[in-house]
Amino acid sequence: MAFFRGLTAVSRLRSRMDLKSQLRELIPEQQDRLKKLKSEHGKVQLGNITVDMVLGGMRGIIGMLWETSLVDPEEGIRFRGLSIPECRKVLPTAVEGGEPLPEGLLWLLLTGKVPTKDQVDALSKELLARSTVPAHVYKVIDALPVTAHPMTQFTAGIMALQVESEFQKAYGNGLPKSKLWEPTYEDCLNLIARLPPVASYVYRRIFKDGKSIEADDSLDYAANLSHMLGFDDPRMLELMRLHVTIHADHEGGNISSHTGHLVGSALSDPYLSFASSVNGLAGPLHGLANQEALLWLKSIIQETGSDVTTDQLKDYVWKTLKSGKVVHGFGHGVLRRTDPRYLCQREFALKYLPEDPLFQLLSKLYEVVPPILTELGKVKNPWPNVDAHSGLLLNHFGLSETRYHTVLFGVSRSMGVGSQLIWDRALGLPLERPKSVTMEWLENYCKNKAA
Ligand code: HAX
Repeated sequence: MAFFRGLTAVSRLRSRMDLKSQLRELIPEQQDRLKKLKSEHGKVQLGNITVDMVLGGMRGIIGMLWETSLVDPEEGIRFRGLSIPECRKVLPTAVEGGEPLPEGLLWLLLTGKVPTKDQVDALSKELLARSTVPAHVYKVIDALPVTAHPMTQFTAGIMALQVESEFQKAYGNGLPKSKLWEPTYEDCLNLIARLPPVASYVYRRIFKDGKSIEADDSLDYAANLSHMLGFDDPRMLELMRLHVTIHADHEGGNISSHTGHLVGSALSDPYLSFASSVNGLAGPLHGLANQEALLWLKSIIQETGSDVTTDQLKDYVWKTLKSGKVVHGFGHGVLRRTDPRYLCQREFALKYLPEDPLFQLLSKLYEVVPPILTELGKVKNPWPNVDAHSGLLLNHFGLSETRYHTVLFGVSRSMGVGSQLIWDRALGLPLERPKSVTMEWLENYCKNKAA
């Protein structure tokens, strides 16, 4: 007994001395310090920003140039001045009255001009011609366990594509700064072109028979992505065109866009920059929210059946919140109304799958979730975002492997991040290097200011 008591005393002593134990002791007091700083000095001005903004994830600070798109909190995204409904009207389509071709959006993002159908068709062909993926890329993906998350396998593929970077070569050969946009352009178009075969390889490796499907040279970019995944239903091709278009860009401050731009500002090449974007996208508060949102919808049906009542739904939402989770697919860092990317997907669902049980469930949740989030008293935007809707549409046409959905967001985002990277280099934008401060610095600043 005495021996065991001795052992406990030794481990207690060790636990007080080891690094993690030290941290465990320190963290609560530093958390209290941060709370105090926020509550006592949150409104203190530091130039034209406040302590709250420094501590609150830089929310609302204008600090970056992003030419390709702009988000208005009430109205949502505009791509080079065009809203989503306007893009759906003016961008060329594959089907009359159908969804825009993402190549048209890429053209718009890069030039600020709406392309003709001929220009878009030529760009589709150019992307297809650039889409050959070197064999080593697939070997790199194959080196990962098949159980690795699809986003991990996708990023590994992007990193493996990097060995063909034209930018890295040109920089090494001393290309002047004013010309760096040209190899950036080459890399970005090659990267955009090669993502569909890499993404579909990951899908078929994990969820299907592992056999790749060749691109069809009669198809456009998004349709080919769907085809290579193994889905040829014309409605799914239309869905993929819409999906890629609306996920392509969302101004510069969101995590995937910002990381790509930040890493690119060190003159890391577009592959390195975009791999960082994809890693940011893989976070559940950002792109992975589409996976989480669909899993949540499916869990509701599993628990309550599809004839769920409003009261059961309210209980389920409260249960989710009380367990410490967020309601994925709702809320936003900038938007203060329903995301127009949600609304256009809803329109698509009303047209093609109005009876889908998951769609009907989401429509009910549109009534139930916002009042509950508002009741919490801290949520700035209780309305749904893009990620609430995208998964159930893919699921309807057979792409039911929820864990894969963020990869398709990633393919789409290459168009926005790539377009801005080209402009970053064309405009010679500088290294990004905001200033950070410590809690002690802020405390002293606020004390001196008060004095
Ligand atoms: N469910 C529960 N709580 C929520 C919430 C939600 N949907 N949205 C916000 N909140 C909470 C926040 O967690 C925060 O709580 P604490 O103060 O306790 O930390 C509080 O409300 C204030 O947050 P906010 O100012 O309204 O929102 P943020 O700018 O901090 O965060 C998020 C924006 C999108 C991350 C947030 O709304 C959220 O977590 N939503 C669910 C995840 C999601 O759908 N993410 C995808 C967003 C769109 C996107 O990037 N797509 O890729």
